[in-house]
Amino acid sequence: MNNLHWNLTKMALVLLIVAMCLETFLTIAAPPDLRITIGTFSPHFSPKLAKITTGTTISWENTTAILHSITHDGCTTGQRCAFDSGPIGPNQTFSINDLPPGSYHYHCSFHPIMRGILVVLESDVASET
Ligand SMILES: [Cu+2]
Repeated sequence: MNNLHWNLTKMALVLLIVAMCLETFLTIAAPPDLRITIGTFSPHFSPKLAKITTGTTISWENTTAILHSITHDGCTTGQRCAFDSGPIGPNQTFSINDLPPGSYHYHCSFHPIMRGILVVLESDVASET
């Protein structure tokens, strides 16, 4: 009985270690997603300042009842336009996963008072290559 208990404990430990290794591997392979909520009230984008690493999928979810957009400031200032979602309807989501490193100020083209900042950092994996 004692022996069986010991074996079960060892098996549980092995499983735990395997799970931890797997988790580390999966974290490196696919960075966790970041979700930003589009809301009616200030700060409108939550979080308003978001930092991600390259390769992370970032999505904006419209939780309001009206149209919004996720528009890079460059699109309206005549500079390089990094992203522009176009109209995002209620309960719709807009996602990006291929932004190069940089600092991106963005706004809603329907309500320019809605402003957010997205910072994309080089991921550890990318900097090793
Ligand atoms: Cu808006």
